[in-house]
Amino acid sequence: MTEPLFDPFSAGDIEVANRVVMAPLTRNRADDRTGEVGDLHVEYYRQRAGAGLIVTEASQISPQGKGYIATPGIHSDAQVAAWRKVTDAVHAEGGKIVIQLWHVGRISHVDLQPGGAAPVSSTAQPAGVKTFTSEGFVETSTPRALTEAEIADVVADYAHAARSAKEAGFDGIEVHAANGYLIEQFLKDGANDRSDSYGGSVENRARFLFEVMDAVLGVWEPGRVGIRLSPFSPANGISDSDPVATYTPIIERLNGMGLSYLHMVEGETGGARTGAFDDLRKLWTGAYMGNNGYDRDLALERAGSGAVDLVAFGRPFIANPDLAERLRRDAPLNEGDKSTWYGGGAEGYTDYPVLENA
Ligand code: 8OZ
Repeated sequence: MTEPLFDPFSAGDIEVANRVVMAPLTRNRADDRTGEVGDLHVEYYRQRAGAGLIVTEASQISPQGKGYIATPGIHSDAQVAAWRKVTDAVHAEGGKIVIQLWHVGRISHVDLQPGGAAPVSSTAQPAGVKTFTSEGFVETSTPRALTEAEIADVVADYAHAARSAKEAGFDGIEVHAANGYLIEQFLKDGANDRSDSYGGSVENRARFLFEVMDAVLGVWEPGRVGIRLSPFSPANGISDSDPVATYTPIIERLNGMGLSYLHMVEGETGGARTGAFDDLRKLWTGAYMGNNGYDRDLALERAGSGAVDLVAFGRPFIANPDLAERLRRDAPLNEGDKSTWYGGGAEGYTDYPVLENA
């Protein structure tokens, strides 16, 4: 019996061997000083190349875009060279890999910022949440609101990161517009308190997002650019008074761009699958990637009915490098060790077993 979940698919211009996607997972094992990935990352991603598509861990587009210890960047020549080893390894195994472009905005700390400066955002209001630095969990720092001229500089940083991703050999990019980071700090009215052309109406709040999209689409064919949204998620201390009203015109405008896929966090990130995400999903005319709390049954059901084209699995991919094969065979899954999710070395990273006689 064949199941769509295990069949090939074209996500825009990205041809995938199956619909099981490795979701972006922050693992904090890059070089904290240089933002380079290393040999461990090459092995970690190589092991997971049986996914139809890998979305890398979120990677900062600039030094200012960093918000946690030991996350990788995609802006320096050395970072590009380091990522090239990862893309080569995944491609040698027949996999596909896109990099998630990230600017954390106010979800950062002065200790992580160039020159110890305040993080930047749409607003000067702090998020009231925690991040992790070399000191452990700390309150995020009070941000400073970007000026219009500085917004243009951040947009240029996205274009530079998009070019860097191309040089590093990725199959495409995913714009991280979810989970309370900089783009959402503009989109959602619980954070955006601006009175200039980037605040107020939905059109204004979405101005930054669409400037970012135009910038990266100047570098990549649209069929190789995905976007991640989380309209209903309160992750990182954010809210919107009417997510359906906010995201309806955004999704309608994204429809016209011919993107590779829409990656939707269905509900609260890492939590309840609540909110009218299926109403927004119905507006979307391109390839659709569902994410959040999927298990095998839900993935088979929603891929089988056409509710989703692709399913992104996060936590299960930590402990099951061969997750796609395990799901195909309905094999048992390894349990992950939460204490090694963020930071550390090979333990809990590259040492999970694969099935015998795969
Ligand atoms: C967990 C820890 C740190 C960052 C996200 C990039 O929520 C993240 C993230 C997740 O999108």
